[in-house]
Amino acid sequence: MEGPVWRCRAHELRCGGRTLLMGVLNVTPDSFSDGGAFLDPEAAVAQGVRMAEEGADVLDVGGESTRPGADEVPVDVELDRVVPVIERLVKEIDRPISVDTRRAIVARAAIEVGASIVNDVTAARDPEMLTLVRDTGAGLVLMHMLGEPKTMQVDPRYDDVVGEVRSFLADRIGAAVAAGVPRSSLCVDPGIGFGKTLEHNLLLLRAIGTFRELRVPVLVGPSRKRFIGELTGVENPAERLEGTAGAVAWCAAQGVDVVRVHDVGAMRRVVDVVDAIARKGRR
Ligand code: HH2
Repeated sequence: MEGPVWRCRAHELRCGGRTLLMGVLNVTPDSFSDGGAFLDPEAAVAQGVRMAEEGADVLDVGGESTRPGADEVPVDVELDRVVPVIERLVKEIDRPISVDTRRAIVARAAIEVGASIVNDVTAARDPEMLTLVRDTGAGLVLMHMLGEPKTMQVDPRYDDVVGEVRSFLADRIGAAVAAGVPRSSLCVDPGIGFGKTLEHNLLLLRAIGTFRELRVPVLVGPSRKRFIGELTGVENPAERLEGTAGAVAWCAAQGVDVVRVHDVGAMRRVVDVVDAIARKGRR
């Protein structure tokens, strides 16, 4: 199955042949499922290397939690967390590194030390973000979020969640292309859990195959999230492995190009099986 090629500076990610995995590396004290585990740069780099060995196609390094209710982190703190880790990982592994940030200033510093992708949960609200991506050739993930992390889970409402999220992403693709960003640098994400109830998340996942009509790679981040806890009764996010596997298998079978996961080794085994069944012409 041929899919789009996602161009991210020196890297070309071929989609379609198999489901790509983006490994989550949170250099934070307070992320919802692994807060504090990788705040130490040595531990973060070791985890990044481990995830690459386990089959991550991209590593996503973040220095600010965007869990529901989270406060903003000062910019210098975010920079201090992510830049040294990205700088070391770029030297140690040959996979593209993405920076999970909504600030162009952080994205710029990350790209300067070798990051190839900006994963922006605000779909480039920072006015500098699109020109930065255009000028550097970085890849860009445009994700849908309703409002801000602080308040997004306070009674989120939509008339038609799938239609509204899809047309938001189409508009952001349009804005990026109008700013001079090549379409081949873009990837879209419906933002599971970002201003969505359980029902909203299920509707989006059920319809995820239709997001491929946007003609850019589709990324989904279901890993360990609250909706999985709600469906399975598992309170501790770090213990939501099987529920995550269910969501990841569904995404792979629906043709999602990239899944963002914490448990790379386990999810590699899940998508290897689903891809063999669902996708022809595996690479
Ligand atoms: N989810 C989280 C963070 N970044 N980026 C994209 N593109 N899609 C997602 O679904 C997504 C994301 C939240 O997960 P995590 O990084 O584990 O938690 P926290 O925000 O608490 O650090």
